[in-house]
Amino acid sequence: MYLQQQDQDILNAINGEAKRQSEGLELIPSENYVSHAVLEANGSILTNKYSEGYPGKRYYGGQEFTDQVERLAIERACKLFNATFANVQPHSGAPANLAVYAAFLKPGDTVLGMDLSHGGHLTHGHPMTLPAKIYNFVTYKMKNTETGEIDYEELRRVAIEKKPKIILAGFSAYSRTLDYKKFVEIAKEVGAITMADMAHIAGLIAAGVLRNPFDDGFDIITSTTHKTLRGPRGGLILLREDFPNPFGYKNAKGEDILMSTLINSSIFPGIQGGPHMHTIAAKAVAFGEAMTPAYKEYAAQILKNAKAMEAVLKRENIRMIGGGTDNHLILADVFGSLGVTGKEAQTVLDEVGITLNMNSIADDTRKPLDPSGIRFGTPAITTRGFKEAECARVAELLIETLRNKDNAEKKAQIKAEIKSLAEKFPIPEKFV
Ligand code: DSN
Repeated sequence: MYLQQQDQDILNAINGEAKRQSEGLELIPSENYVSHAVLEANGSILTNKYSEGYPGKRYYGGQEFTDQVERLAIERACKLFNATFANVQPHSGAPANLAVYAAFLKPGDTVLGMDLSHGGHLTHGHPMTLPAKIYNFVTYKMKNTETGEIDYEELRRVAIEKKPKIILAGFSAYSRTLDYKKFVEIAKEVGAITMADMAHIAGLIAAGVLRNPFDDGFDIITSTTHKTLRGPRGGLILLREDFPNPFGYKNAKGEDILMSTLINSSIFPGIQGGPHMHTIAAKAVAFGEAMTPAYKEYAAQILKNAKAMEAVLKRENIRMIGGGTDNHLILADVFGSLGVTGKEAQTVLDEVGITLNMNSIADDTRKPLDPSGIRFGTPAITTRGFKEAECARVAELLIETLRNKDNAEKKAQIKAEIKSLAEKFPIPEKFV
């Protein structure tokens, strides 16, 4: 209403994006649709407030209601993930990870994480990132790219040799289950702490349909809140249990500083200023939604839907890295299977209304800007209400599009089918 009068240009772009989101199918596995309750909190007047510090210990006045909001978000996050401590202030996943590194490491200290080319994330040590310029990242990989099995012997060997302070489990393009117990055993052997970056699968863990790394003894979880968790764009840091840090950082009284204290001061004032209280309120709303039985059903359906897509790819002889999926995503070698590059696939699928992303595959011989693979998943279409039958059909349409990438008539037919599927399943406004 106000934008209409004040800023037609921005309103037009927002309306264009709304139309794109509603007419197309969103298969980027890190995206989702939030409820209008989450949108309302995120767009609220809490954006006007500065609240540096933490509930009860702020640097500015007027915090009666912001304290309520942040306390609720913390309480709900802890309940949802079986954690005893939560910092809900990270602006997103990258600052959450940086804050954990900065809390515990000195420049030059070592982190052992999953190789980016085998599914890890940029923030786990890509040479162009700030953390990689400050800390020493060493990596582990899959032992077998056809099954996705991690090379735990190599992980242990590197851990013993390089003595990392943090062993990091987590990924953005890996479709199998990690053996968290093995990570914990190896970390204990070398005196490292364990950190799980669960950004992609946080919602599946919260719902109990995937294993919680805390149940196997992980120390720290970092996450974003906007992927399977279906909240606003933001980050989160959790501790299973608080304990005095094992790295010898002392307070003024000469006592070992608690892990929670190091994390809190690493976020503020370490790397962030004022928290985004409107986003924290929206996180609290999303955490509330994730506690409902309906959300558990949603999370279980994400997995069933991914399996339905996997079955079609198997039937059509499309190679999947890891041989298939145990979670919400699939990484397919479209260059090896169909002779279509990841970039070509992304472009032609965009044309018919299927949005996904090109992605490097393990040991890719092609460059990251025109890789061999595509990555796609089911969180957003499951939010729309898609079940196995519709997901299988989407997988068929995806493959059909790639097989007919130069056939304009065929692509027009597919586009029409995608649009009518999307119309049949409008984006919901509420989940509870
Ligand atoms: N960009 C996110 C993803 O798509 O996996 C991770 O940061």
